[in-house]
Amino acid sequence: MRQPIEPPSTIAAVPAAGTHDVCSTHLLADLKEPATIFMAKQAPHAFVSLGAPKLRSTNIWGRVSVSVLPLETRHQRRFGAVRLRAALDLPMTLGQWVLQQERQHPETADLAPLITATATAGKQIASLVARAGVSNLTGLQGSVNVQGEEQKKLDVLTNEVLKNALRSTGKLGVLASEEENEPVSLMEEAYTGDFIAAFDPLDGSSNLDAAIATGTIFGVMRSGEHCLTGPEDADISQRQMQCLVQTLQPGANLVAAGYILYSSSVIFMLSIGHGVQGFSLDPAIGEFVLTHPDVRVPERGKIYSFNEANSDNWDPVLQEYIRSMKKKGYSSRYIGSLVGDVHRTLIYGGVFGYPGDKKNPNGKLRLLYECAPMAYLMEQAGGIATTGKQRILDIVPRDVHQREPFICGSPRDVEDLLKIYQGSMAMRG
Ligand code: FBP
Repeated sequence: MRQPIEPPSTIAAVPAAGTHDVCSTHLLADLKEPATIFMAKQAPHAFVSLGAPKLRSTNIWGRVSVSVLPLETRHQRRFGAVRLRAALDLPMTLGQWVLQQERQHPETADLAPLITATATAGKQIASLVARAGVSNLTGLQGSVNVQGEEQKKLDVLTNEVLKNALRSTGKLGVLASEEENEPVSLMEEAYTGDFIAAFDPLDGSSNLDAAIATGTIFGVMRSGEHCLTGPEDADISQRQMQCLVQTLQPGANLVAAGYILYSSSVIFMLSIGHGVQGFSLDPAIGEFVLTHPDVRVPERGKIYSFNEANSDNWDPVLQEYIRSMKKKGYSSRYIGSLVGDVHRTLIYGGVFGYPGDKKNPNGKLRLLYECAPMAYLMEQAGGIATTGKQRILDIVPRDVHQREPFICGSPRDVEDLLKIYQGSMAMRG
């Protein structure tokens, strides 16, 4: 007689057919009737031995889909066994998603190295941020960037981390960063150079020493033929200039953009032109896994997010708009960290803004590596991003560090503001 199959050491029980979010203790509690399941070695299927309701637990976690299989043996039929197949639906990793996108959208295939390089840099930066206090990485570097801002130690370090990760792909002709005075030409080292990247390596770094959310923001554009060097290019300076100028493209030319939020969890929010996906860094496996598929900003929210300390200097339209939101019972939230405030707005809805005012007519946020990438994400998620008078993605930059008023969020909420602006402009005729 055939020896019964010895179940492997780690086994678990699975409840009735259907889809279940499981963890080992939960499984055991649910087992009602005896069942027999055969486990295929290569896949994380679960075992239930015949007639024994209580079984040894195993550290299974995640989503299990269970299907009922026909009984095979007379023995099973006689004992009223149930054959179930349990497949553990592991969440998709970023790497798997990129491969899937290459199949579904072949035109995005050449973006893959840049996305995975950004993710790797994001993991490194997440670890630097998390350990800033214990590794003496808080505080100032003692230098200022071209905008006259005192650089944090981590501003400089994270800039190097991201720069090295992106340039190692060989895909970039030029990169521009909040921490670089001028765009950096990579033409001589690039082997394709088909892209230009603009990024803010650690946005909101002024919040870092207080352990408040910070983030990395990036945008990618195609560079065109100017950034490709050939052996005949004796003097490439002319081409370098043409390539550097390519950095000043409107956000509408972005082919990928996103941010990595360093907060209670590390979340990589990304778009390559087909909607917005969110990946959470799973510290247990060191991988970004898909946790926020096809993000859509709610049509309308219940939160407004502005630094109201500046409200006396705002234009009357914006003052009226915020008053109307207060009347409608909207709540106020403001972290003072762009990535944190935009992430909350994407998930919960409402409006975030850093408008121009009497003191700073162009506001504070930089168009190329703050406003445009965030506007691209917001629009891909069904939201709106505007200066109040112009669509952010239509603005052609004149300067790498140019600032623009920035307001974004739920379409219905932002439209309310645009209507008031249009109304006031019509009145002024
Ligand atoms: P950087 O740290 O990259 O310069 O970012 C600027 C920033 O901190 C944004 O993250 C944030 O939205 C804004 O400034 C907050 O400004 P304020 O303190 O004036 O409200």
